[in-house]
Amino acid sequence: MAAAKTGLTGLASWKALKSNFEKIKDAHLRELFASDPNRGSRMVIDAEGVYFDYSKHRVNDETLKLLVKLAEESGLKAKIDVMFRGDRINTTENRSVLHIALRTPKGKSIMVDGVDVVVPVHAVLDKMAVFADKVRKGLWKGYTGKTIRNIVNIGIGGSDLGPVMAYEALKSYTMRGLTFRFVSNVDDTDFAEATQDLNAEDTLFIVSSKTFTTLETMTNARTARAWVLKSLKDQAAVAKHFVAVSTNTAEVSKFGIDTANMFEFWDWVGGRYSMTSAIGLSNMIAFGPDNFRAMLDGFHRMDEHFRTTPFEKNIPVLMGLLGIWYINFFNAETNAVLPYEQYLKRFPAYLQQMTMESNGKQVTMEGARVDYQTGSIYWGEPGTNGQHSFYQLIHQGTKLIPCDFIAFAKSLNPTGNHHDILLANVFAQAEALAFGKTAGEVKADGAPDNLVSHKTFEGNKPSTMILMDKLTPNALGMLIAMYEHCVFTQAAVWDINAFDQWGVQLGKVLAEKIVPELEAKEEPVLKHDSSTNALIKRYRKLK
Ligand code: G6Q
Repeated sequence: MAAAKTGLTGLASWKALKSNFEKIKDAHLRELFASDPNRGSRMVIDAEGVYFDYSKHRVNDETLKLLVKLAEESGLKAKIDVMFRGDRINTTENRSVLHIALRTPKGKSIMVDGVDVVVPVHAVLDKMAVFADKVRKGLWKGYTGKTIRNIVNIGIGGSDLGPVMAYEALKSYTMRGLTFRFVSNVDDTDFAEATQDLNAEDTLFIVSSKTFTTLETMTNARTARAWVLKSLKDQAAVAKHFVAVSTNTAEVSKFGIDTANMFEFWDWVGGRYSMTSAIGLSNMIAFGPDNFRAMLDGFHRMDEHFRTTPFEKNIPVLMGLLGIWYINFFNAETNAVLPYEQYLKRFPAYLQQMTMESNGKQVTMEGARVDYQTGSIYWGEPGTNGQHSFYQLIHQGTKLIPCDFIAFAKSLNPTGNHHDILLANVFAQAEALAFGKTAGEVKADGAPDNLVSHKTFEGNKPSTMILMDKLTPNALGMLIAMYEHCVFTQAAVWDINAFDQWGVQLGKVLAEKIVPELEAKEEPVLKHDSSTNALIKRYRKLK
């Protein structure tokens, strides 16, 4: 593979950042705060209802200026404009990248190949709303005339993670009389557990698949069809109990789903960026068309903030640049996402796909091997649970792990003083990580000499605090779009394609080859490596 032409590492801003890093790498946040009493109120962006505090990062004003310069030298502004304009920036798949069109208000237009894509976007949203209302009002009946009460989304990856996350995030806005389940894994347990207490008569399956050929989803969809037919015993029942979300009309119809009950989207919507398309149908049924549209408005608000705000005041741009600062200069390998909001329990899992499938790339847009690190490993759990488990390593381990804390000023279930305790904890964690506790302070507390080093907190652990008013559909949309554009910013600087995912292909192809070897009646001739051959033989013997 050709080596990169070091476009990035040759930039003036990159070189200047290297010198800045040498100067600042040992500076402690304690000193940075002591030398600037206004740091905590100065290094903040207060925009669109988001209070974004980046003061607890290991940067000085010079670092920030240089990071912004890095974005400029990388052509970020032009790249943003080109994405919003609908150019085919996903060059390896020759596709436009227009998830931003999915939340563009009616009346605005985005032209792709002479077609205004905002028009069909709203036509599908309207069709989804009619259907969602029907189900919510109990007007969608099953084959035997029973009202649908259970909705099962079948999909995987981008056709699952967004809907699951948003369902959990906005649970308090959902219609509690309806049951929602999500089946993704090809592991038969997933389907079995999701349906074990359901009746086919009042259950509706939404088969969500952009391609309608994905092995896991189609295997689960066929199992669901057999499950329905086992109790309803008439092929005609399929039309009442299955709808599809897809770009592939031919396959939907082949499956037996009435294409009148197919909700369309387009090849310019990437899987992991598709939750604001018809892929969100289960969400729209769960929390209603109005809340779904409020969520889209939140996305759009952040899209506009990203598109129009100067970089130094631009939340996703700064987020992305700070990530680059730690990954490429401090050699940090991971980024923790720590929502202090129980409803966001699936948010880190959702972000893992968005960030890692997007920016886990080793070649530049031109196909040359990069000579710098790319995508960070994202992980996390809701607070305060994480505090009683892995936070120890963040506080006192040997690794540098920048943290994103996410919190809301208001609880959706106010009870006693729970929320004050929750927020006290998130503020305290960020404070403890940044400032630590010196050996002197530990001694002054009366710790015996042999425990002083154990009880010392070095501090200087960076974090961002994202504080919003309340977890509403609008706030959720803004939060997700913030991360989408953070990913975009990083990809723009690293000069990688955030919108393809060739890395998931090889395993898929090999699995398809192995399936018949596991199922063959006769002992197959195996031509894998000796380990894979032995595993296949052992499985055949055990099964
Ligand atoms: C996401 C990926 C991937 C995709 C799934 C499901 O960006 O492309 O996670 O969403 O493989 O694909 P289908 O929707 O085509 O079933």
